[in-house]
Amino acid sequence: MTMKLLEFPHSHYCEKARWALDYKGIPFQTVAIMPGIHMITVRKYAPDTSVPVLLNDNEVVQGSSEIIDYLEEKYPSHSLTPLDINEREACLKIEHSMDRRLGETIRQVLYYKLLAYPDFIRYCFTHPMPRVKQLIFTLFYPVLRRKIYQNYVMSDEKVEKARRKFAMAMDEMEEKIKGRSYLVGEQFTRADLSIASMLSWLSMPPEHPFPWIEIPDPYTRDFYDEYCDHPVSTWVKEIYREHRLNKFV
Ligand SMILES: N[C@@H](CCC(=O)N[C@@H](CS)C(=O)NCC(=O)O)C(=O)O
Repeated sequence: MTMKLLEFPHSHYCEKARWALDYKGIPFQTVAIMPGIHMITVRKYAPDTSVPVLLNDNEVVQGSSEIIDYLEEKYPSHSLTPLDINEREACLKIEHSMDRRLGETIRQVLYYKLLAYPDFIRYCFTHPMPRVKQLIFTLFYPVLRRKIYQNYVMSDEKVEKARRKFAMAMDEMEEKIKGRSYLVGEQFTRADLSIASMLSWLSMPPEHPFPWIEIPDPYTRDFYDEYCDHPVSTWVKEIYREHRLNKFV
């Protein structure tokens, strides 16, 4: 049976898992699930409520890093993890730390003002779904908006703090990629794949399977302007150009 990936289409953690599957040339089907109700859907399979979740026959893997670990073990060709122990450690350290420092902070900053644009958020979560599900989303959006704000935005002060943490992590990444093509060693690894996925919303590369739409909000556009010429944003675009194409299939 074809593997299934339960996802929110626009989620950068889901992109990370999708990219790993594509990179290895593994056939899979994405299943966009309805936010809110996703708690019931996901809990049927996994202990936590978060996506991505990979379903492979009777095996269930939750979490983007765990999905890569699983794929590396089960489908070792087109490896994403260095063999050298030191490089491997460096790679996992960057991935785990930047999943939080870039991934969580950018989500917080983007949701901050974009939650005020229901059409935009509906598109992000439901664009592959039938019209009726899009209508249901619209109906429940006020409740969902409150929940997303409580869980991911929290307060003006916390968003300011997230922006500063994001800026520091970007500076650190800039140092790491200076004069180099890849973060660890001389080959594309899961560290590059993870960081590029976490920053996909910032660079909006055309190779990303989510069809981008215009950012409707001025505060968020300012955030984009701040980073549009950043060396790390440029590097993300290059990594996507070189490695997001499903070259091996
Ligand atoms: N560490 C997790 C984070 C995944 C995550 O935060 N997923 C969010 C979407 S971006 C989610 O599913 N949120 C809803 C929930 O946790 O119930 C991973 O790498 O997969």
